[in-house]
Order: sequence, then structure tokens, then C-alpha cells
Amino acid sequence: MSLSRHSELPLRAIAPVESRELLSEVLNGLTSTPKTLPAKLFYDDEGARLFERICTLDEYYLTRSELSILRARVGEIATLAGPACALIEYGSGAGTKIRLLLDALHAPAAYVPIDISHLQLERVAADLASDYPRVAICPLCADYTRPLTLPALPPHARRLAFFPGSTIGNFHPAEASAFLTRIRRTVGPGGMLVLGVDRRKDTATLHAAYDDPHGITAAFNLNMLRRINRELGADFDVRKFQHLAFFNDQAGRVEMHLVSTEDQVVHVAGTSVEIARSETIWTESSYKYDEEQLANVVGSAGFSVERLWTDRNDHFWVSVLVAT
Ligand code: AVJ
Repeated sequence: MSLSRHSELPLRAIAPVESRELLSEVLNGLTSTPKTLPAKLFYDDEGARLFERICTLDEYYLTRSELSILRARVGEIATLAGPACALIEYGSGAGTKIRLLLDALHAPAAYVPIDISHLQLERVAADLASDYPRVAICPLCADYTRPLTLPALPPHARRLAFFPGSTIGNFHPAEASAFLTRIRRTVGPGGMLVLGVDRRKDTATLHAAYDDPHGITAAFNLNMLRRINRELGADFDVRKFQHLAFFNDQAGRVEMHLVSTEDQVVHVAGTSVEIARSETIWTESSYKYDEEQLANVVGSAGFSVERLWTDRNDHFWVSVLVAT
């Protein structure tokens, strides 16, 4: 079987979240107590752009820290992975980090970038296909929090999953364990996962990262309401909401909320939602892990920790996990 990409296949990603599913998720969240909206809704085209800007902020140490670890360790990762592996990335985003792996791995056979942002995914897949002509690039536009059908991969290739950025932090601990279990089944026995995880640290550093003085994180948070207005015909007045981010020490997570500045009624596809002054819509959790919590969650998912690396500031972890 040829492992090179079939050039006659278009690099089109499969269509993203349907608007019916979007509507039921939004209505479920807005009618619960407390009100919630799922963090994955941040990443429409504008949200994906805003997130890229966040990643360049001095205050947002996560991306830089993770990249410094990956740069230092990518050779070791390549040795552990061995030749001709099939790479699967959960949340490929701007497609920057994967280039480090694609450059270092020994003749990787295939790369499946999975992302919810359709345009960004297609652009990234096309660029990678031209820069890495010997790798089969098979983009999948999907919400990976739901069950997935992966494209066919070379049957005997070792599978190497990549879940960077501390996106694992968006899951509550039980969900994180369930999601990692799905990855473990996907990679199969002996398969690997390279996982990026943000470390628990002082509150001031966390606050600066999630409430930056340039207002980019606030714009990112508020953009979710604009998106819902546009895609579901809702009438959120974004001027009546404020960005709120804080570290919930008890729960070990940064929380982002949108705080209503007055009593108001919002309409979402014919449903009226009452929101009181000071009430919040909880849009994101970013759990921060200490070493023991990390060992527990990956262990509960059937992975063993093969390597655990940090950066010079002890801000972030990159771990190589092996499916047992
Ligand atoms: C992409 C989910 C890892 O939680 O730090 C950035 C998203 N939220 N600023 C994170 C985010 C606010 C980010 N993740």
C-alpha cells in the first residue's frame, strides 16, 4: 500500500457541527443553573483568529512554554515513536506545533488533524500537504468531544495522538478521564499520546493570562455571543455583558464567565431567556494540574507516563503517555 497522499483526493474537511445540535446545546446551557455555554463554541472563524492572538500575548505563557518543551524534546519523542507512525491531533488549530513533530519524526505515514474550525482546518491541511508531500494529510472537521469516525489509517502504523495546548483543561476531571480513555482506545495497545497540560501555579500569573490588559481574552469570550446571534438568530446585546476570569482555588481551575450588567431578556430561536443583573454565563473551565492529579487522570484512562517534562519556569507540562 502506498503511504503517499492520493493527490486526486481533495483536501476537504467534513462539515462541522450542525446548527440543530448547536441550538440544543445553547438552549440546554442557557436554561440550566448556573447558565453555561460550551467552550468549543469559541472557535468560529473569528474566535479562532482571536485565539491565535491570545497565543502571542506575553501574559498567555501557555503556548510559549509548551513550544519550548516541544523544541527541546521532539527528538526524544521521535525516538520513542519510531518510524512511519500515524499522527492524530485533537484540536489542530493554526497547525504550528505539529510542524515540530512532522519535522522530527522518522518518515511519518499519515497525519489526521481534527478541528472544529472549518476554514482554519482546510487552510492548515492544504499548507501541510504542500509542505509535507510524503505524509498523507487527512483533515477531519469535527467536534472531538463526540464519538468520531477516523479516516482509514495505514493498518500497521503505530498511532501517535497529539493533544497539546492544555485543552484537556477544558474538561471536568471525570470527562477528562473519559476523553483520554477514548484516545487510548483509538491509539490501541502500545500506542502513544503526547499531552500538553498547564500546571497549577500562583494566582497572579493565571489571572494575567486569562484577563489580559489588551482585552483580547475579553473579546474572545464575548465573541461567543456574537456567534450565537449570527448562527442562531439570537439577540444578545454584547454591551450588556462583561468578561470575568478568576482562579477557583477549591476546584483547581480558571473559570471564564460573561457577567450580565443588568436584568435582561434574550431571545434564542424563539425561546426567551431571562438573565438577572450580575448573573453569569459560565463559558469555560481551564483546569490546572499538579503532578499527582495528572498521574491520576492519565492512569485512570489506562495510560502510563513514559516521560514528563516541564519548561524552565515550571509553568507547563508535556508528557509522553503509552497505552497499556
Ligand atoms: C485552548 C482551551 C487551552 O484554556 O487556556 C485561552 C483557551 N481561554 N484564553 C485555555 C483560552 C482563554 C485555552 N485552551
